[in-house]
Formats: sequence, C-alpha cells, structure tokens
Amino acid sequence: YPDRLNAATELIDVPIATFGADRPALRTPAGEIWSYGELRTRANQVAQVLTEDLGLVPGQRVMLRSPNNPWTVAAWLGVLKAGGVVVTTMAALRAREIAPIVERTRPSIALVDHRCAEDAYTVRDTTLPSLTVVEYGGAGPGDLIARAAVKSGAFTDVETSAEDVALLGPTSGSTGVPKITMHFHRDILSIDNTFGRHVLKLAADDLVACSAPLAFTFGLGMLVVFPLRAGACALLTEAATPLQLAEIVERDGVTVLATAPTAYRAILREGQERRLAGLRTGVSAGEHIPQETWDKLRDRLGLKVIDGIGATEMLHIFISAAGDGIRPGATGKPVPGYRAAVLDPDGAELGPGEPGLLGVIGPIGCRYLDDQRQQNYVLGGWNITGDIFHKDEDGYFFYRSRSDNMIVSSGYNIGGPEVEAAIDTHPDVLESAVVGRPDAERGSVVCAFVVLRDGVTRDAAKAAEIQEHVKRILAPYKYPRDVRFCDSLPRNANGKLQHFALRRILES
Ligand code: 3SK
Repeated sequence: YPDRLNAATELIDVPIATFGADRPALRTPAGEIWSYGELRTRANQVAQVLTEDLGLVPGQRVMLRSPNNPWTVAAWLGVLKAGGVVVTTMAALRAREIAPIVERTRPSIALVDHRCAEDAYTVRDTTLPSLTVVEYGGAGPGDLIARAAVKSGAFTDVETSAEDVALLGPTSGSTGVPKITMHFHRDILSIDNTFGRHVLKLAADDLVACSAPLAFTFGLGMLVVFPLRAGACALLTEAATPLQLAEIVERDGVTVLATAPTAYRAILREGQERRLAGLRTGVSAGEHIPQETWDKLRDRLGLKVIDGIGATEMLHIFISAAGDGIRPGATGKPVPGYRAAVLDPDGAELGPGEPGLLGVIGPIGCRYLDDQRQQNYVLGGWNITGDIFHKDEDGYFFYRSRSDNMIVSSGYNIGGPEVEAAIDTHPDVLESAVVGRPDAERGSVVCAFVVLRDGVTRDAAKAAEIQEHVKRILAPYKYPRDVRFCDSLPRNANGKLQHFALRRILES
C-alpha cells in the first residue's frame, strides 16, 4: 500500500472513478436507494459537519451507534474522510456496556441514531462530560442530517497514512471486560484483497444482504468494504428475523447473503429455503455451520455455502473455502495472504488430526489499545484466536471448540463472566456460573447455574425474573436462556470455580 492512504477514498471515490456515480450503492427494504454519487456527497457533507461545525481534527475519535442504515455508512465514511477514527458500538449495547468502551477510547464526538441516543447521553453524563453527542434521523435541533444538507458535498479527504488507525473495534472477549482492537486504513483494504478478492468474489451486479450489525466487523466487511470495492450494492436491514431476511432476499432479489448458521437453520426449519433460491452465494460465519445444515442448503438449493472463521482482532475472515474448494465438515484453508497452524500451549506446531490452539499470521494481526491481554493473543508471532481446531493431511482446518469461557450463540460472542457478573447483581442471587449448552438451533445457548439466597423460592417465575434482570443491564442477546438452580457451585480445593464440571452435567 502507498504511504498515504485513506480507506474512504478507496471505498467510494475510486469505485466512482471505475464504475461511475450512478450505480446503486445502498438500498433498504423500504425502497430507499442511494447511488454511489449520493453516498459520496453525504459522506463528504458529514466530513464537513465534523470538521467545520464540530471542530474534529485528524486522529480524534468518533463513536458511531446505530442500527444498519444508509446514514450510518455515510457517517462511517465521513469520519475516515475527515481523518477521524471510528469507534463502533452495537445498538444493542446498554449504557453500562458502552461506558467502559467510552472510558477506554475517549471519543470527542458521538454520532448516534436518534432511537438509541438515550444510552449515549447517560454515558456522556456518567463517564465523559466532554463528549459531544449528535443525533441523526430524528429531525431534532442540530440533527446531523439537517446540518449535512446545507454543506456543499465536496471535500478533500485528509491524507492519512496507511498505518494511521482508522477503526477502534471493541470486543467483549471471554471475560466481558472490553478489549479495543485497532485497525489501520490499510487493514480495511486488506480484508478485501484477501477474503474479498480470493474467496467471496463479488461482481458489480451483486446485491448483498447481511444480518450482522455494521458495528461487528463481519457486517462492516460484507455490507461496506466488499460491495463498495466491487461496485456492487448493499441492502441494509435493521434487525430482521431470519424469516424476514429470507422474505427480503426473495422480494428484493438479493444475490449474496451473509448470516450466521442459526439463521440458515431457522429458514430451513420453517421450510422457507425456497426464498433463497435466487442466491448466487451464501456466506456463513460467527460460528461453524453444522454439516447437516450445509448439506440441506446444497441439496435443496444447489447452494454451496462459504463457511469462514474470522475475529474482530483480525478484522475479518482468515480461514474459508468456496465452490469446489469446500471440504465437507471443514471450515476451509487459510485465505490467500494468511498462514494458519494448530499449536500446542508452547507454540509448537501439531500434526494432522491433533487438536490444538489455532494460530494465524497474515496482513492483519491483533493490536489491542493499551491492554496487557495483547500478550495472551500473540504467541511466537502467531495470533491465538481462542479456537481449538485440527488440520487434516491436505491442510483443511476443522473447528472443534472454544478454548476459553466465550460462548458463541447464534453467531454472537458472549463472555461468560460478564453474564455471571450481571446475574450476581440480582438481590436474590448468592452466586452464579455460566457455561455454553450445545443447542441444535443456536449452536450454543447461555446456561446459568444459580445459587439463590436462603429462603428464596426456586421456580420458573424466579428464573424469568433473573432473565429479565440480565436483559435490562446487558445487551439482550446475552441473557441466559437456560437458568438452573442449585445448592452450590463446584469448586476445587483452592475455591476456584470449575466450569468444566458444569459442562459435564450438561453432557450427562
Ligand atoms: O467469525 C467471526 O466471528 C468473525 C469475526 C469478525 C469478523 C468476521 C468474522 C466472520
């Protein structure tokens, strides 16, 4: 990459030079269509609002918080054009989950969809009084869209360095204490030059839908980076259920769908897979797609779903396969540009069939913002993702499990300790322990073993009360779907909680 590189220029100005300004860049199920030219104009207007009205200077951080919609993409590009650093936060997160992210990243400005502004104000008031919160979409005074409308639409992108940080992506990790991954401008292009170009291979006439939020780098790649670089169009849906997603795919003529295995399974279970018949490509990530689901999609639709594993630390997918390169049951091979190995705890490479820690090296590696946990992620130069894999003789990688307390449910990573801490704040709870319970529908579900205080009745109403309590303080997707009461939790002689003993109870 050249020394001077602004990812936003490459994602919108360069495609316009190649494909023209009139092609559709973004669509919504409600029928809104933004051309490449309109997207650039609005991104430029946002950049002007940021620099002229809000005083942003290059290197300052801007938090974005919104469901997936076109203005969020314009805001994302606008921040990069202005030389700012995007801090992504999922709309589902509650104030107590955003606060540590804000504390760590110290954004100057927050651009927030008016429907999820309340938590942003709470965090400003409790954590960072200097934060300027600007809403959009609500037509209130100072609304970003109204401010943008009076700007000229021309902007000279800041000449950032290829190695300037462009994106701070929080990840809850297995402990629930957020880690902030840092990604450079060149990293954003790298995900396209690896997975995008060699595996996904979008064409300019593709219409891409993805259920992941733009704040999750899986969604960012699928809905912004890959389509824009290919001159294709992204269909932005706000919180669609799997069946709504299938309806949208059929009605709007989506050609590429990216979602988690849970959504494919739900569509198959409801017999709605015919709605996916127009797909050219299906992508599955977030967790390993079960063989049975993959087979059904191939047998009923002729669709050979591209499975892939990625990580927020690595920005996107690094092991995958497409078409005839797919081997049943395997996630795939390292994406061109990456190397992968199965390692023992000392970092020595293991042979075929032996399960061990997955290590990855490529153009993007883990860089946490000021965090000791960096040392755990990188071992002898390998990025250790926390997944257990084995490799076969031909170099295909097969997923086995996670190596930590992370629970992967419906494609969401949920830190067990974070859920335990939330349950333990319920006044009737003495202590709790959370593990993943295998689930045919969601891959895993959060299962909580709970010890209640003396005299508290153990019944379904109490379980429901604890579930609601967790939903109030954490993003709702993290709540324990299975609550089991017990007298005590298994501990070793030193008093350390033995989560493995609870997993064994679930297996028996
Ligand atoms: O596999 C994942 O969970 C992932 C994480 C970040 C970006 C992309 C993917 C597929």
